[in-house]
Amino acid sequence: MGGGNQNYKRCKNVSRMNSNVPSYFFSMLAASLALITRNAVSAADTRPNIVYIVADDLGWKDVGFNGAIDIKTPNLDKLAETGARFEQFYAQPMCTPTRAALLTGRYPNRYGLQTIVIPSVSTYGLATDEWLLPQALQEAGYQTAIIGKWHLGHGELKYWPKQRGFDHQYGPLIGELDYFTHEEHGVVDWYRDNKLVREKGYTTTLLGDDAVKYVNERTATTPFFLYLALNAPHTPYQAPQEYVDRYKNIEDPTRRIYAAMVTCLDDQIGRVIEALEKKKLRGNTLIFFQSDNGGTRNAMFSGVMADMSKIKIPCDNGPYREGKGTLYEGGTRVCALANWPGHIPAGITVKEMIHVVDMYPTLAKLAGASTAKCKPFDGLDVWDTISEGKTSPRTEIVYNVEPFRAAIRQGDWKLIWRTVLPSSVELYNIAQDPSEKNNVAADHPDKVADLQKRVEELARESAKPLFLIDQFKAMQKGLQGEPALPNEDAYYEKEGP
Ligand SMILES: [Ca+2]
Repeated sequence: MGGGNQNYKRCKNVSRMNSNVPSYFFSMLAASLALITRNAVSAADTRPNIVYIVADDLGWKDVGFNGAIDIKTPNLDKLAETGARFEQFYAQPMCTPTRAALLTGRYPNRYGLQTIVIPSVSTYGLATDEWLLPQALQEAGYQTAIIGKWHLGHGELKYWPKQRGFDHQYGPLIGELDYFTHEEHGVVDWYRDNKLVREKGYTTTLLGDDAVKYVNERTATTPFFLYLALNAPHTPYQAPQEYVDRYKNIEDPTRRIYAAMVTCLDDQIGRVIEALEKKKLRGNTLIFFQSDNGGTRNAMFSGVMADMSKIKIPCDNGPYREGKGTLYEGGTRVCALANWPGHIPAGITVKEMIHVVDMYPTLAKLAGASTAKCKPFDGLDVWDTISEGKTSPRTEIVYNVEPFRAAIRQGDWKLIWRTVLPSSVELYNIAQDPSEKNNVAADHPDKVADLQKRVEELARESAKPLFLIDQFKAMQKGLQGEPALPNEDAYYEKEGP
C-alpha cells in the first residue's frame, strides 16, 4: 500500500507541474501501467527456488573446492567457482542436531535434541510445536519436497516430514541404512510419500533420480524448496563398482570406496543442475550445499552398521582437529557453498562466521515467508554477508550445550568445557590457532570465566536432552524384574560353608 500511495502522490505532483490535461492523463496512464507491470512481475514469482543440499559426514577437505586432490567433485567445484564458498560455516557435531537447527533456526539445546542423534530404536522426535522452514515456505506458496534422509523422528507419524511441511517425501527416515538393501538392522527404511517402498538401486542414485524428476515437474510460476538430504558418504562404506573402478589409483580400500561415494553424490548434484538448466529454472534458483557435520575421525561416532575395527577411517577434515561428534572445529566447521547466478558474486570466499541456524531467517526473507509462527530464532539473516560480503551479524557460535560438555565461541575466542569429573577447560584463539593445538586457558582466566558464565546462561535456558531421558527410561526397565540371586533350591542343595 505504501508504494501505491507514493505513486499516487507522485502523480499529483505531476499534475501540478503540467497544466494541460492530455499530458496529465498520459502521465497517470504511464504511472498506472508501471504499477500494473510491477505487480504482474511479482505475481509471476521472482522469488527464488531453493535447492538445499546436505551431505552426511563429509570431511571438510574431501571436496575439490577445499583442496581434495584424490577425490573428484567437479560439479561442486564449479558451483564454488561460480558462487561463494564458506570458510567458517558451522553446524552441530552430528546428524539430528544439525538438521533440527536448519529447519527450526534454533539451537538444538532449546528443544532437547542436542545430544547424539535419535537412535533407530527410539520414538521421540523434533518437538511438534516448532514451526519448521518447510511449513513457513509452504504457507508462503512454495512447493516443498524432502528427497533424502530425515532423522528428526520416525517412531510416530506426527514426526514424519510430510506432517511437518513437506508436500513430497522420498527416502529414509532414520540415520543410516544399507545403500543397496535400504535396511537398518534388517528393517527396510525407504519411503515415498509416507508409504514403504521396496526398490532396487543405490540410495544416492535413487535420490538423484527423484530430484531430477521433481525438477522436471516444476514450472516458473510456482517457486519450490527442494531439501536434497543425501545420506552419503555416511557409513557403511558402500559404492557401485563402476564408481569404485574410477579410483584404482587410491591405495587404501576404504578411502577408495569413500571417494567413489563422494563422486556419485557429486554426479547427482550435476544431474539436478542440468535438469534446472533444461527447464530454464537455473537463473532463479539458489543452490546451497553443506555437510551436516565434519567427517568421522573416531569410530565411536561412525554409526552402528559398519565394523570399523578393521578399516582405516577415510574422512579428511584438513587442518581442523578431530571430527564428527566432537566440539572441535573438525566436528563442526563444515564444507559449504552457495550459488545463485547474478545474486551471489562468482568465485568469492565468505570468511565470516555463519551457523546453520542462520539459514532459516535468511531463506525465509528471500522467499517472502512469514516467521510469525516461529519461536525466537537463534539464527540471523546473513544474506548481505553471502551476497555482498558484508560483516556477518554473527559474533557468537554455540557449538553445543549439554549437561556434561559445552563449547562456545565469541569473536576469536573458543571455550570447550567438559563438566563431568575429571573436568577440563580448553581455550583457543581460533583466528591464530584454527587447528586448536595450544590450549591457552591458563593464560586467560578472565576470558574463560566470561565464556563459562555465558555457557551457564545457555544451560539454564536449555531443555533436557531427549536422548538421555530416553536412555535412562530404557535403563530403568532393565533394572526391574527378579533379583539376580542364585535359585533358592540350587542354593540349599549346594553343599558348602
Ligand atoms: Ca551426519
